[in-house]
Amino acid sequence: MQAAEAWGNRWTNAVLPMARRYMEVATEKQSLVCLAADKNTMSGLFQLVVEVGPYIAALKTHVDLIDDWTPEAWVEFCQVAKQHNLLIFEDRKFADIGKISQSQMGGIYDIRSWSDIVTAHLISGPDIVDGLQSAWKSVGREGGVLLLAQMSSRGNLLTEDYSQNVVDNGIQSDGVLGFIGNGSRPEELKDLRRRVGEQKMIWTPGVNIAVGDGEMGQRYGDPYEAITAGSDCIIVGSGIHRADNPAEVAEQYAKLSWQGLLDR
Ligand code: 5BU
Repeated sequence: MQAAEAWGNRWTNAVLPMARRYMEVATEKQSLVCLAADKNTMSGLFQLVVEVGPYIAALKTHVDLIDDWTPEAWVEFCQVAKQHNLLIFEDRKFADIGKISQSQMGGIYDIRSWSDIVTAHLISGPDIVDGLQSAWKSVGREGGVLLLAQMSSRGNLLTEDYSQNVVDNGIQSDGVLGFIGNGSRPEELKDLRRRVGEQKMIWTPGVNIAVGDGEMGQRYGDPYEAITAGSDCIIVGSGIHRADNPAEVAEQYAKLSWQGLLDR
């Protein structure tokens, strides 16, 4: 199946090259799964990506939680991810003013030189998107920003009004790949999809086959339901990396997500 056929409106309406790249990879792998690779060691990360790489479309990182991080090991890790045809998504949740966010794409981690996607809050205003985009441009690369329109954690302060402002602003911005939605609540997600329309992506953390409450306020919803409610990518962490057999479980998430897309 071709990406255009599988994705319909989302494909036709896509503006950002990164959106189509994701849809192509997801179609090729028949997986709308982004693995949240929350491992604290480089060896743990390498092992995980090699095991699970064939069943996922994107790899979400938190580059600042790794105990033995080195630039050399990271370059190698990104190469392994690329060999598995994975988009690399640094969940940095940038929030500062435009020019500082731009600089924070550099620094010791140099996120601009290896990330395809990053997350940002819109709390400081719309210039953050320009700051992040100009950082990618400064190293001759392209990327996409996911704005936090919702969060999966209980008691978060992203009110409906705030969320609506993020959506109104983000849908008009070319540098925005889409939005983070709350994968744990299909009803909220349907509402978000209605407000976002058919062009931009919605990616959703807070997804696990075992639905319900997680650790420290995390909440989980069903992977298939998240996709049919309007999510374009389920972000799954512990559901996969804490499983006894991560590869087997990742394949299961991939199948559910792909079926969700076809049914939708
Ligand atoms: P989990 O193990 O599936 O709960 O991991 C979820 C991941 O998604 C983790 O890396 C979080 O940083 C990330 N996340 C989230 O859980 N909820 C949110 O609203 C956002 C990100 Br934004």
